[in-house]
Amino acid sequence: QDSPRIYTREEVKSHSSPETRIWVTLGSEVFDVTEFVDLHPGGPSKLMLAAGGPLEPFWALYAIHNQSHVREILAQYKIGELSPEDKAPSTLKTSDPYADDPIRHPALKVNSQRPFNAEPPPELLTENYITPNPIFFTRNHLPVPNLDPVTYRLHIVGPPGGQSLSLSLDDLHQFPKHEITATLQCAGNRRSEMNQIKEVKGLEWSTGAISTARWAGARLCDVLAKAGHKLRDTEAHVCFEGLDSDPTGTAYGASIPLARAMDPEAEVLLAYEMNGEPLPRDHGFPVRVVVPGVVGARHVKWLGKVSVEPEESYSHWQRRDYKGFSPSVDWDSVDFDSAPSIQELPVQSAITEPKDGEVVESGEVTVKGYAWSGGGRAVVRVDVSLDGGLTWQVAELDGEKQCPQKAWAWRLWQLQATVPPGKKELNIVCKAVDDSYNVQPDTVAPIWNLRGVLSNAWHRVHVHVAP
Ligand code: HEM
Ligand code: MTE
Ligand code: MO
Repeated sequence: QDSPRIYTREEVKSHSSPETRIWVTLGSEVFDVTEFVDLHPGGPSKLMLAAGGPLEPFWALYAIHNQSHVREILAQYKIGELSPEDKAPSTLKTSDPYADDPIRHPALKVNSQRPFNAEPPPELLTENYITPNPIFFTRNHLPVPNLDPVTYRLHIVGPPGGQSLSLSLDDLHQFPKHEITATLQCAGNRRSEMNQIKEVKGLEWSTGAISTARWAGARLCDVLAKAGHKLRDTEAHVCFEGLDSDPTGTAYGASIPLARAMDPEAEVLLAYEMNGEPLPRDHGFPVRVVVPGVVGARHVKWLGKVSVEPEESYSHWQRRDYKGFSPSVDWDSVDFDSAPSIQELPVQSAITEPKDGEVVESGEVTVKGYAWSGGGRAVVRVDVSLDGGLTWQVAELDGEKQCPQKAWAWRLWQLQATVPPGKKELNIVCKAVDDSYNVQPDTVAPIWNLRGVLSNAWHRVHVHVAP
């Protein structure tokens, strides 16, 4: 028997398109699956996510592949083995402040490697109501701190006459455990659409800077009460500091109004669990703030300190970022003190399937997406158009029904629609309505702002119809 052909990871990586053929690895084996792509029961686009790399991270998400008949199919396409030095992932250099960052899921579309910012591809995002931890979008401003759960302490600054607390992870577990399903969205979600109008400053997020998890932890109001805080001053703010910091020692920080923090119905959490597991490092291990209905920037990760202050946090990210402005304001004229910090987000929706530029079958088309609104406002309807907004159909809402005033999580939606005979292309549009009857603006230009935040215009996808 011939000895197997040996390939490097680099070589495998260069085979990730139909032109170069499509290779994947499983363990130390290399496969050329080009001929199988169109036969894949899970669809060609899913398989292509693994093109040029290992199957394991994807198959960990889709355990359906842990069956012998799946392995038998794959075995038919074996072309060789990985070279011995490539079987283990390469070691990282230590001089790099990001060298200690965790390993990430390869399906994530990386917008910036250092600091790490990445979103799941749209067709994975709406596959599950609860976003699996490995593909939950990640927005870091700094290197990920590596915190020891045993020595970790959370400092709660007490009021005058009250007591400051230094809480271990065990101490935090002594408070009643509270669990909620909440969607987290970055203010910059869909920024790339604003960038197409006129350049904005910021990461090029597509529609994936949003995800949903089941969070568990202590309620912030219980912890603040233990330290002796009361809602004396309704103008006060709760300031959070992260344990991630830049080379000058400046930590990530943000704040929310004390009134929201003290309201048990607002369900603000000091979360230590995400989807039934300890928080992953990228999402704030061991403790992060979760502020349902509020912009992602206030959900401070790797939480180190909580204090009650007469004013908002002095952090750059509270005062000099994450604010909205008129389209007329540019970097020469902007006055950050003139605008309020973003807290509750406006109503949002986007199409995740089909994708822009895709070719769809004639006959029937399935349109899928997500819809969410801030402040606990429930999504009551999603309208979908196939003709650029001339005529509309109402989509079916899936996912957990939400409590009034406490609709913290998104609804997924879908519409099965007839493709009008003879149509060569479709301009698919979606727009959501929340229970205050807030609607999305029809175009991006009037809401353009220099930072590219709050991008929530009707989402549009252009597709071709197969002849
Ligand atoms: C289903 C093979 C890669 C996602 C399946 C099934 C097979 C298969 C045989 C049907 C299993 C059954 O119903 O018993 C393969 C092979 C792959 C591959 C040989 C690599 C060469 C991937 C990747 C993903 C994926 C990378 C995700 C990113 C799925 C999904 C289904 C599926 C979601 C379920 C479809 C459904 O029934 O709803 N795959 N797969 N597959 N696969 Fe894969
Ligand atoms: N907390 C700390 N300590 N450092 C950060 O960089 N980024 C914020 C917020 N909390 C950030 C942080 C921003 S802008 C967002 S959108 C969310 O975390 C993203 O959370 P995720 O990475 O878990 O999706
Ligand atoms: Mo964000």
